[in-house]
Amino acid sequence: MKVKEKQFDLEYINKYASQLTIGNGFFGIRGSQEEDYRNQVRGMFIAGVYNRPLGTESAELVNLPDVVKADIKIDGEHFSLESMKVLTYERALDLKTGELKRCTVVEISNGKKVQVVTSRVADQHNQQQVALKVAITPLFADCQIEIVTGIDGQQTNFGTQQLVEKELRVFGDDLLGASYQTTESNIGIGISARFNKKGVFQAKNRRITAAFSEMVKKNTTFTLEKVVVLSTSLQHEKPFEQSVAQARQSESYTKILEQSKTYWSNFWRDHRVTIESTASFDQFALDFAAYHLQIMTPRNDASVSVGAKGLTGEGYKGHVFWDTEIFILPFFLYQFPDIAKNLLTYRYDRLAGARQKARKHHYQGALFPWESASTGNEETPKFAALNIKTGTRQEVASAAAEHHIVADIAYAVQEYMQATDDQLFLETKGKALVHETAAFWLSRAVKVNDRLEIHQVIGPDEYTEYIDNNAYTNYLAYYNVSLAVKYQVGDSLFLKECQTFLEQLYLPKANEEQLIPQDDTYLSKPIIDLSLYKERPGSQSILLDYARSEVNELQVSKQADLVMLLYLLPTYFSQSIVAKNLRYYENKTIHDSSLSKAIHAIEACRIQDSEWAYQLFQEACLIDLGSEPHTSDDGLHAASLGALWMTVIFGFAGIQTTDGQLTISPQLPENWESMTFPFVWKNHSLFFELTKEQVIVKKDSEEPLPIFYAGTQYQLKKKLIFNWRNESCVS
Ligand code: IFM
Repeated sequence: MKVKEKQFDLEYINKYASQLTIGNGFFGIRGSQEEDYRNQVRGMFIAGVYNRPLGTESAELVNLPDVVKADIKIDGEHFSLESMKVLTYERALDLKTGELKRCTVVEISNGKKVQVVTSRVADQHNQQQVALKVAITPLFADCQIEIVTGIDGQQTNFGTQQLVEKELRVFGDDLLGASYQTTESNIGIGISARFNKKGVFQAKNRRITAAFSEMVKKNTTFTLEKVVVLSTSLQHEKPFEQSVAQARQSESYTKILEQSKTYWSNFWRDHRVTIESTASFDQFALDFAAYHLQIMTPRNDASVSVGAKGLTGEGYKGHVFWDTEIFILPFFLYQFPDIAKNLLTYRYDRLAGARQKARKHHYQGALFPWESASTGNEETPKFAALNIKTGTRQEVASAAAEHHIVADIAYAVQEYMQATDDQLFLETKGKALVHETAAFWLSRAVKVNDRLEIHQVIGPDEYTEYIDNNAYTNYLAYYNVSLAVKYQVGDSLFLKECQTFLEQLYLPKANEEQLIPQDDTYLSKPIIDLSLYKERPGSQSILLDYARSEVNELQVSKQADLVMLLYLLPTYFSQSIVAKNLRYYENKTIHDSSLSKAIHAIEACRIQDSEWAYQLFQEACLIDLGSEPHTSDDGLHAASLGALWMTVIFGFAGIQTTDGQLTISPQLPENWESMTFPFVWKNHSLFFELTKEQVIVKKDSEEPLPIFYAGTQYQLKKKLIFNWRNESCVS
């Protein structure tokens, strides 16, 4: 269970930095090398620490002062994997322990050989702490070792300075600290570092450092340990003082590592999806996804959510999209329902901003921002990258028209309710979310002759802008309003309006070829050969050949759109409609968004094309783990990691939870012998074991729980065994 980097290559330095992130839901620290390299982007992020730099319209997740950097000199020569002769090299993130460790032997210019081992681990017990270690062993001759490390306030978000330095201090001879404040959001940040040795301190140019120097005998090891404590005014009144006080009592590297090992061993024991298969990469990709989902998501804090890159990089400025409710939340809902509740509470607490956005655009109810940060206001940048030839900027239309996020949030509320029956949440937050979102759709629809239509939207497919009656949006809006009726939210007049909306809203139906139009005009647009672009998914290479406005006029989808609808509302469409539309739209979809392939894979399972599903799943695994350089430089694709888990559970295991009924209908890939996974459903912890012959479901209590298999309802007490071949069941 290791994510390994076998050789050092500058081309991959930032991709590995994302992959090798350590963290604990409170903070994330990119897996950057300790020493500096050209173009290396370091990164340390604390969930919820956003700032809106002067002159910009969107808040950014602040890239905090660096604590990882260590300048190492051996006999006066700078340690560098570029300039030194590297004899051995391996860097690995051990998912079993949470430790990132690099082990290398280098030969310096005077011929001496030295082993340099650096490691770091996030504290899983005290989430404010991270432990770092540098251990240097001269192999055949004594060496002079010097290390300079500390807290580096020169760190920026791609050049944008987010922090004012308030205080730099040293305490005794083994502790230093720095205090900062974000320039606009006024969040106080305290960072302290305590060493296991006495250092010589210096503060200069927004850096505070400790220097350590020692003549080290051959075959003995010089070990420097550093424990860093991170504190913010979001949690503590005096973050600097709190970080210093805690650093004074910090534990050793070994203790923090032990705690991390215990945490991860419990996590894997209770939450691992296991696959017995000839393809070990499948298991690895799932472990990778689970590890990252776990460290990017706040464990017990409803004031923050998960950005599109988690805490692994600066991409998308740390903003929260529909990715969270639709792609990330399921992993938690069916394993840690309280975390799913927190993610929904984050939206509930931002209803004011959503209402304000709705009013600004003359709608009722709540129009959630397409991109969200801390305030609940719209954070989507107005413009995308500058076209340096024309000097013009392409406007980002999502904030103005990608309104499906409203229904996506309501959908997630219902997913939560079905899985938990949490009446307290429903009464205190769920109903308000359903009411306000439904009210938005009532005001968003327009009357055309005798029916209601939804115009000028962008569906999930962001290559098709400002279209009318996007099927995904219309159906999800319908579902959203039907929830308002189900839960009887609002007064009788509102409920009457909801009924009328449900009766009159136009829901695009399948045409004579069984195709549901993605929107009013999609199917009448020209079709082009996409094979070249489909070979490089995620690269948006079509935009090198066509202007965006031209792509808009073609049957080209960036990502799952109509297929996304089939996935979210499975009972609305027959198997033959799913089959027909999946094949049609897959052919028109480039998968230029990472949110796409896995959804197609799930739908391929539903039409029992497990070979195709498996191929799509494997391709989805490569989104962050493929061999192309630079694809994840600015962070991992959080939604795609969530979607890998979803593919295995909702696709291959065939779990469905629609209408509050738990159904299983597995579809294991040819080369998977078996799989097991935990699943929390209606406050019961279930455990599934799937083989080619049977499905075994276990639970702890005797209390009967309905579960559907092959169209029949069974009562699960402690154990049920379904036999695939003859569709029989034994309990
Ligand atoms: O939310 C997605 C969107 O669907 C496609 N572009 C990237 C966003 C963030 O992942």
